[in-house]
Amino acid sequence: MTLSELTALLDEELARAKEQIDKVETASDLEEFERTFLGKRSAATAANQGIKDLAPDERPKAGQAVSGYKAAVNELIEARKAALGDGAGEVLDRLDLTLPGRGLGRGHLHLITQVQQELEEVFLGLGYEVAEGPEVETDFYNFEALNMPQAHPARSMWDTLYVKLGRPEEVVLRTHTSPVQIRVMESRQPPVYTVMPGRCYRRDTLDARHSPVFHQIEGLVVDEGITFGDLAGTIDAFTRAYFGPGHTSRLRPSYFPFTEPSAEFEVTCFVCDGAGCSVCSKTGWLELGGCGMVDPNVFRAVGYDSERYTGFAFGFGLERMAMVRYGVEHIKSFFENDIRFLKQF
Ligand code: FA5
Repeated sequence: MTLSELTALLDEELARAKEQIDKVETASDLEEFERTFLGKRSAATAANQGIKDLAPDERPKAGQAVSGYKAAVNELIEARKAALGDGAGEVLDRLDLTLPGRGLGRGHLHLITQVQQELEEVFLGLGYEVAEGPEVETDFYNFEALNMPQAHPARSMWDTLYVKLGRPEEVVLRTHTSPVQIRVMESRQPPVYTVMPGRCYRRDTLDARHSPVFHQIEGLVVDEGITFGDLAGTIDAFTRAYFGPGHTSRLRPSYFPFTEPSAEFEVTCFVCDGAGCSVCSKTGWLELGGCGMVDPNVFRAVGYDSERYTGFAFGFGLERMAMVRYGVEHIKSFFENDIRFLKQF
């Protein structure tokens, strides 16, 4: 190849490159273009290899021609890259950026947490304080101080889950929030106006109204001259504040070892409106919790003067409250984590 053949070849090739650069649309087109005009089999490589066959005085000119060609082709490549936005052409081919973005959406508190907070607000409005206690409890707080000594038959009212700690059956997962009553009374003298929300555990089989893990809110009032009328009035005020005037509630005689007299607090079934259905076991009423006047033996266990003070206590199930208020037919809906259910509240 003579010097003029070499320069003519490079001129032709550069002209071809200038023609083709406009057809380059994507990053892979660009790679292909670079291979064609600067790669191993390109005119530039052939010209480079031909330089050594030229007369020595022609070689510098041939070298300049090759590097001039390469610089011109590289300039074309850089200009096109800039026009395409640094390889974005490849991405543009695959992504339709005209679609609106998918928002992440904001989460919110779980319904049971909302119910708990709302109930706390209702009771704070009635002048109560809020207290909490441990979920892993000793037999003393869960049973004994609540007027249920070892082997007391009433212990079987709660199917208890035991923790392998200490002496056998000494440590339990609390079966109710009532042990927090004892902890609050141990920590202070009356007057006491306190609610104690929290998680409880029982060896209960899952059905529409029962779950092995559930929540309660406990209430405790201790003062001079507190009567059963105060308890009934408090429950009535609370029912109306929380469920609205459309719900009827009633107290039914019952038994708890730590209260005397004791009662069960029920509201009309939200599913059948009192007619009787499977959710309320055909009674027309749904039990929300237990209550009663604090037994003097409990006051004795915490060192309160039972001649001077009287008091009442109650413990309501939060899931039951949410079921009644929002018409939820199965307790498992609260624990299944089905976002379609949770999003409604
Ligand atoms: C008690 O737990 C007593 N500690 C309540 C009490 C407190 C009485 C203070 C007197 C004075 P009971 O076992 O009935 O009582 O439970 C109270 C409420 O907790 C029930 O009415 C129900 O609403 C809820 N509950 C009980 N077991 C479950 C369960 N497995 N799943 C969901 N909710 C439950």
